[in-house]
Amino acid sequence: MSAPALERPRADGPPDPAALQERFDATIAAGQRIEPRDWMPGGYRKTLIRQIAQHAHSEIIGMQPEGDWLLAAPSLRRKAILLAKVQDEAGHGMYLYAAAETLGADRADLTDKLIEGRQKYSSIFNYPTLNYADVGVIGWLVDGAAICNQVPLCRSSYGPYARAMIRICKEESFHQRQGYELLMTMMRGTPEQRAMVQDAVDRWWWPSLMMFGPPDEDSPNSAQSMAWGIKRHGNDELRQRYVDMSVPQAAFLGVTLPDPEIAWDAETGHYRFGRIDWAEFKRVISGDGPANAERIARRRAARDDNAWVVEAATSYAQKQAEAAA
Ligand code: BYC
Repeated sequence: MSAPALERPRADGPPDPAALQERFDATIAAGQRIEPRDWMPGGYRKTLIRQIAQHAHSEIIGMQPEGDWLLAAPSLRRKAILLAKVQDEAGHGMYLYAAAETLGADRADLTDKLIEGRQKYSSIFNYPTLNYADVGVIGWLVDGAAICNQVPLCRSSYGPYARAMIRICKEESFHQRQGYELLMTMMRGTPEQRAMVQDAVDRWWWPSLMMFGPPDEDSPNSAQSMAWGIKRHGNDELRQRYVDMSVPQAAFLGVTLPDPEIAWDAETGHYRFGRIDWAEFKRVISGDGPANAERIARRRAARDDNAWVVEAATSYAQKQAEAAA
């Protein structure tokens, strides 16, 4: 539902800033949506651009680890599935850049900021994919974590972001299932295939827990983002939800999660888990992960090598607009 109509401007001038803030606060308190033309505080706009841009960058950079296996998929069926998935990620990036544009951001500028290291993307995509089981584990764990984090974003207070997330989440569900199905197939295969799956789980489990962001007490943005209804839950709550969901899935698959401290806690009704290496997380998000340099170099090459396409399309659009005028 969109925000209630703004009060008419006073006859003698623009709307009163206090009235605008009051209307914004009332819209958020009523659980209604803020739309692009509604007034919003500068901090709300800035936070949304930061989060949506980081999210869009994650989808685009996230094409690389799996894209690396497109030419080495073990069968035509697996190749068709992987191709569709990687293309979906490109689409997610596009919806999200479009949502950021409704806030006044410029897409080319956001890409420059990503390449120059002035905007982040998800830590998870700075780890390499070493064998085909990694494709399955990305689908199961990475897309699984993404679903836990993103389903609540379908109720985010900013309309274009929330609406983009609905389609994205539907596609992420397919991604998770194809990953789990690939892993089930491998687990029913040879001992070598089972070992590949276990190895991939060992490498991706801890980084997948880091996708949810720092613990709430070290998360500078969470409290304000939750008050604004951009985020609906804290990082720790969503991380716990993900652990609770993944432990039985791992048991059904027949793999061991690489954390001896995982145990059911009947008192809390949740699984306990071990300490996350936050020093590693900080290293990876500050640019020093195993694949950061490679990811950014490839994104930079894609921007530079394809600059002529952007120039041609821009010039064509300009000529069309001139002809229409
Ligand atoms: N990696 O105050 P906090 C996908 C940053 S792609 C890197 O808690 P916030 C897929 C954080 O941005 C899905 N940076 O922040 C694609 C902030 O940065 P600033 C990706 C991280 O925003 C292809 C600082 O640390 N999902 O599914 O309240 C193939 C402090 O953190 C990370 C999204 O983007 C991280 N893991 O909460 C397969 C979801 N965590 O202020 C799959 C949308 C934190 O220094 N985003 N930071 O610029 C969100 O939900 C929130 O932004 C976060 C962080 C929960 C991630």
